[in-house]
Amino acid sequence: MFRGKFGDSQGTGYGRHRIYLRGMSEQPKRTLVTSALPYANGPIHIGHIAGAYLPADLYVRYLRARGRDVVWVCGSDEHGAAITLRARKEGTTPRAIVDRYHEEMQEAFTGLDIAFDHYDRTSSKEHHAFAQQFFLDLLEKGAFTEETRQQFFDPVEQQFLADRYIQGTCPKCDHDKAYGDQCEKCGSALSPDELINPVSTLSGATPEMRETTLWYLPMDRHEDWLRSYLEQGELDGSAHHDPKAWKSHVIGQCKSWLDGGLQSRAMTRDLDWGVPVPVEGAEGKVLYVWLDAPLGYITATKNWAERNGADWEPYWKDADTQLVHFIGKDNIVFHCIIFPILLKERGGYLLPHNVPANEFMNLEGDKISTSRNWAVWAKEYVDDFPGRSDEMRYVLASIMPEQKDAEFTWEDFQSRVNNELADVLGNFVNRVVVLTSKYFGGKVPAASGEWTETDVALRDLIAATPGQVGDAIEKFRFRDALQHAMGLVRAGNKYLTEEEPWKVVKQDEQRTADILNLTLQVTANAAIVLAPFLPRTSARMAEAMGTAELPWDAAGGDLVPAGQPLGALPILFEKVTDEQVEAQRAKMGPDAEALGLRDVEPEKPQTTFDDFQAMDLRVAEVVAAEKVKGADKLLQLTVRTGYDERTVVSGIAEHFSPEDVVGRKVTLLANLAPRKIRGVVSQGMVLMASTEDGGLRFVTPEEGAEPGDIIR
Ligand code: B3M
Ligand code: ZN
Repeated sequence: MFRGKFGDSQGTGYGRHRIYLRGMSEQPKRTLVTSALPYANGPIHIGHIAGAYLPADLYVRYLRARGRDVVWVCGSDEHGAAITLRARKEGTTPRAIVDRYHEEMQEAFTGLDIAFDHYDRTSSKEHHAFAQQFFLDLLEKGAFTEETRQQFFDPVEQQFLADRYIQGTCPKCDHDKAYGDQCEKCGSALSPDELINPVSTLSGATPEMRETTLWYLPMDRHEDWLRSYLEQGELDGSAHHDPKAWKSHVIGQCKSWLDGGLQSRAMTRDLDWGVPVPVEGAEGKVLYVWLDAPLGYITATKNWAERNGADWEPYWKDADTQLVHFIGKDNIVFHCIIFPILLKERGGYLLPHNVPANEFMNLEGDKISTSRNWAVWAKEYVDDFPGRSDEMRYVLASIMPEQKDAEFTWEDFQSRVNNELADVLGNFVNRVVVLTSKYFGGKVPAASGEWTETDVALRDLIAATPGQVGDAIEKFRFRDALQHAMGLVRAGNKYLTEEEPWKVVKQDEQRTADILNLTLQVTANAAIVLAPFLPRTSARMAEAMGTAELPWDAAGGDLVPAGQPLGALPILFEKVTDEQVEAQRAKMGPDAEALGLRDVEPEKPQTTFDDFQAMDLRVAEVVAAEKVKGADKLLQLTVRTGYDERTVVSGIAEHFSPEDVVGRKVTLLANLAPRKIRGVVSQGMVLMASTEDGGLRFVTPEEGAEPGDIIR
């Protein structure tokens, strides 16, 4: 028989470990969480969400439920070539681009209940001022070297070309569209001068080399302390964090950067969009976007503090704060090497306590690609599945690419929602509530206190689950955490099915009360541990239990007292239909209609310029036409080429009568070998366009072209 209070522990996982923060007790006094500032150059997709936003949201919701002091900041990254390139492509200004996407991204986040404490933007005046001052401080401390080097310059656009403005062939894999900083095919980091046949993406011109003066960050100076910080978790000779708590792929990437030797990297760019370099004579230069963007975390914290009557400085400066950066794996070097160098050089700022970067999310067998529209756009999901953010959060948390790349498919989405959320969680809660109203008038029945072995096992699981979920979340193992939380629901569901209270009720009312009391406790506990993942569902579950408040620290034991009236229970989850899955799949890939694309014969194999040159195409004029006797399809045309007059037989009689064509200017393939057709020698061919509906149209030169003009 089970006696007394539930279980014993909600192990936080701290006690057993070495304490890594000087002078601190078990927990950090406060935590500052950041999520990568998304570029305001396009919409957010589920790969972004699963990478840097949902995990941070889960982490922060959990810490907050534990009553911890935590602030979570983010904002739009509104500088850099990604923005200016997009603006050029759309024929608009960078300002218009960032304004549009700053709004749109916020709607997407809100729709998925990604609830930052503060969402800022880097194009604000405050941020410019802060970043400029930070740059000046670094300059004064001697963090940079000023160097005049050769840089690519576009002779047509008359401007220097930042990395992303140069494309060429990758020296490593031959991919012909590698960028000046990276080959997206093989993933190699490149510098622009390594590209074979570089071209400017602005004008298509071959760039020239010109001298310019830039400020560089000599990163090699920092290799030694970075190594002990990253590999031993030590800073300035003392323990800073537990390096084993970092993900191995994150440490691995850092190590390989360090092993390859750090090079100096330009911290300014010759561009007109960004934070201007605040130095006299530096007109036309801005801060490198990867210098300014991470400082956006600080600006955002300051703005948060100002709006909330708080002090920002402890969050960035006090040793009892833990700084945690949530990012995708392509941002590791910037957060683990470059930003720490900048912070340390500036002095007085904390370095990250952990950088739990995620790997990539693939989609239906392929990489997510914005340009190919191979993506599930967060905002479209929110529009297509209104009020169903929990479903997407659940699926993304279940498959989160924590240790390796993962894959989202709509079929998997459907099966997780239908089989796990609807059939297990939804069905369990529904049965518990329905049976309680049926047998006990909708009030929590009192338990006898006499527990069977099966009951005790379930009560033990109730006691253990909050600790297991919390422990996994604190270790950034969100998939495990969700499995522990759902494990409680599954166990409750199985228990209910096996205990069959609908049969027991006929003989033993007290036993029925015990079973339902226990499953009600499971439901209330599940509402707590699922809350970070499924905030909406959790709130509905709490309401159904007749309690508005279910604090985390009460979890692990009895939460709903006997006699408490239950509240209303809406249907928690609707099933995802095959039609919905089909409709979502059909949206992916190039949007043929929107692009005005048509379904046509595939292109012929490549030809050469020489082959093209061999053809003599001329403007000609039809001066006479008649039907070819005995042939329905053929017209015999007399055409003037300017240098002769000749006969051409053309298969257009079903579309044009002789009167339609006389006087027309046409395109003539003049040097086609003569051919006898129905007894008439045809000297050349009149070019026609065949239309989608099976019709024919003349290829007519523009007004002013005269017979004999060469077409080339
Ligand atoms: N905007 C890159 C990205 O979205 C960049 C992150 C900045 S975090 C300071 O992948
Ligand atoms: Zn490559």
